[in-house]
Amino acid sequence: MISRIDLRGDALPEGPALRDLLPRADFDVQAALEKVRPICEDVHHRGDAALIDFAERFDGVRLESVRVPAQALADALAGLDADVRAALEESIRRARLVHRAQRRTAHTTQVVPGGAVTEKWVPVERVGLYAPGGRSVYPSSVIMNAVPAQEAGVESIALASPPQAEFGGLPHPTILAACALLGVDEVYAAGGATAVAMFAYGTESCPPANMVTGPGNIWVAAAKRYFTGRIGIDTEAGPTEIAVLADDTADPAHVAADLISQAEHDPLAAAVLVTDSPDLADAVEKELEPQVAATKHVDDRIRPALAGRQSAIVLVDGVEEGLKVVDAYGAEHLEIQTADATAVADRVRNAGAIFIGPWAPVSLGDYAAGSNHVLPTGGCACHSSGLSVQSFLRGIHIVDYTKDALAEVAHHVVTLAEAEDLPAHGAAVKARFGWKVPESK
Ligand code: HSO
Ligand code: ZN
Repeated sequence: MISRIDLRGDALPEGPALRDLLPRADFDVQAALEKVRPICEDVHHRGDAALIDFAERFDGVRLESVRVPAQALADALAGLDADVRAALEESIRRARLVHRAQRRTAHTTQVVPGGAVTEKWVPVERVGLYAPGGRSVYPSSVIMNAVPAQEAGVESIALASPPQAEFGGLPHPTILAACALLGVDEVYAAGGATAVAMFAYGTESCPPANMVTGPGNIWVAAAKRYFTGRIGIDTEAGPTEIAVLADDTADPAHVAADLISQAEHDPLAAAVLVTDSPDLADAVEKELEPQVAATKHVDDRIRPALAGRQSAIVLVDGVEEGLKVVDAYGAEHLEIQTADATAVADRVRNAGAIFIGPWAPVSLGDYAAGSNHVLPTGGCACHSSGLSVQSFLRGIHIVDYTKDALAEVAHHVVTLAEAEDLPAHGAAVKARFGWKVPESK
């Protein structure tokens, strides 16, 4: 069901050469870009009318309005199962604890007497969150997007999710109920690239947003890429990934369960076990069969995900080599199930989130650890972080110098301006001192 890659024996290659040996799905966002362009431009030109036409074409339902009425949110909350409500509330509570601690305060550096630079943090004004529909109706993702935006102090938060024909063209009721629990009351029935275009350009019913975040399929990723530069985005979410770095102290039943848990998302999801123990590799493989057979989304997602070229068991000579492999891979989620897992985790450089030891499965982080589950995929963990309060803040430098402080450094400014052949830059300083460069002290 899952292939093996044997990297034992020879020394591991470095950097990109090692990455090339590791499994990864093809996720060609660039190719999808050409297809989303006309859709986005139609939303630009025809606004709500285009959104309504696309909903009919893609979601099979004719909408009366794109904006979800307040009553529909209240009804969804009233109809929410009590246990689901309790779980969502606990998830929100824990996420708030973690994200509130990420808030930043202004900091002033006194560079010289009379010369200071303050960095102040200002939230993005208006954010559009996207919550997928169809195969992935994840109220937990509404939490993971809304909580950091709220804790960052974003004033205007709107959410879009695809209209569902079976719910009369409203987004899925658990998505609406999650919005109601979070106090997000501006909600739109719009899906995929059309939702991103709605937020980027604005329509009659939806004012434009400065930033769009949230997971989605390849069309959402392509639309985000199309609008990059015009609006801010979080990272382009690709299919979900789990890597487990394990030695012979790991429990094969747990490892298998965790690999399956993320394979459950998508036939393109990746499940990678990196181990120095051939016995563990065999035991995990043995565990996979009955566990897969006993679960739900077997043939449409889990089997193709585990059998796909993006998943594998990678054999290495030791935990040291395993660390090199997981760093080269840069997993969205990385579990460390080794002896002294804390020390091993400490040495990992590239991962979206790290889960330490036997009691921190990825699904805990998906729902209720307090950590965020919107994380970089496709190896982007080597340059990007998961969603956080910081994602919704802009740091602005405030420069405050007195006349004396400017005079003290003026000759350096003028020198550099001349070195760059930009004499007018230097002149802007000289003009303040009778067109002369002040004497350096
Ligand atoms: N594992 C997914 C998030 C998710 N899991 C939502 C369950 N629901 C990407 O981190
Ligand atoms: Zn998940």
